[in-house]
Amino acid sequence: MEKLIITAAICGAEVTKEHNPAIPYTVEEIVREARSAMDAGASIIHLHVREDDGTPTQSKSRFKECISAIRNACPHAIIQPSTGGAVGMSNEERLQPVELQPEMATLDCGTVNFGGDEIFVNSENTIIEFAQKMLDLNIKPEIEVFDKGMIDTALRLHKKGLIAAPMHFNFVLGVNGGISATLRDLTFLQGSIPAGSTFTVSGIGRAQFQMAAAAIITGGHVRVGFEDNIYMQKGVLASSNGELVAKAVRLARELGRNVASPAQAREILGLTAK
Ligand code: KMH
Ligand code: ZN
Repeated sequence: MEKLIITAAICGAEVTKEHNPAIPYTVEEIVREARSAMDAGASIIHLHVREDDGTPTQSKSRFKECISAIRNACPHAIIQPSTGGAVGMSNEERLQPVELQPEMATLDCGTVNFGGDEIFVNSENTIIEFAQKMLDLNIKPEIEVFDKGMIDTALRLHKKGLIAAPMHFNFVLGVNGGISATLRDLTFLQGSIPAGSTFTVSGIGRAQFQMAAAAIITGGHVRVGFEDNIYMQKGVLASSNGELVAKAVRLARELGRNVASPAQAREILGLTAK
C-alpha cells in the first residue's frame, strides 16, 4: 500500500482558545503548532490564519507572514492554505492566499450547513471561479467533500477541464449538516471517485481517529488537527497538534502502514515543490 500522508489542520477558523488554550492565533503560535505536527510525522499543513486576537482572516499579508515563518521552521512542509476561510467571508477575501502561489489549496465543492444558523456557501459559480484560478496558477486543489454531491460537482468540473487529474479529495465526515462519520458513508465516498485519485479522511470530533483507522487500512490518507478535533480521548484535551499527529502515526504503525515523508507525499500527489 502507498505510504500514508498525514495532514495537520493546525488552526481552523472556528475553534478558539476557550475550547483549547493551545489553539494558535499569533504567527509564533502557528509556527509552534506547524513544527510540532511536522516533527511528529505530518507532511501537509492545512493552514488557516488568525489575527492576534483570534479573529479568522484570509489576509494575503497575514498568510505571507505565516507561510514564510513556517517555511523557515519547517522547510519541507507542504503548505496548503484554505480558500474556505470562515463562514460569511466573500469570495474575494477567501481567494487571497492563492495569489501567493502555494503548492496546494483547498477547493470546497458545495454548500453545507454548519449547525445553528451557519451556512458555508459555495455556489457553482464560486467553485468554477476558484477552480479556474487554481488551474491558472498551477495550484493543486484538494477537493473538500462534505457530502456525496460535492464529488459529482468536482467530476463535472473535471470534465469541463477545470480540475486536472489525478484529483485529490478530502472527505470530511461528521460535520453537523454534512455526511456522517460512518464506515458505510466513507465506503460510499471512496467508491464514488475515479480510479487513480487520492483521498484523505477527516473525521470530526470523536470520529477523528476512528475515521483515520479506516483510511489507514483502506489506502486513504489521514487528516488530524485542532480544526477538526481538540481531544486525545474523551475529556482529555490535546496539548498540541503534534500530539494528535503522533497518535495517527502510532495507529499507522500498529496497522502496518508506513508514513510518507514530505518528499514522498509530493511524489504521491504529483506536486512540484515551489
Ligand atoms: N472553515 C470552514 C468555513 C476549507 O478549509 O477549505 C471552511 C473550511 C474548509 O475550513
Ligand atoms: Zn479548513
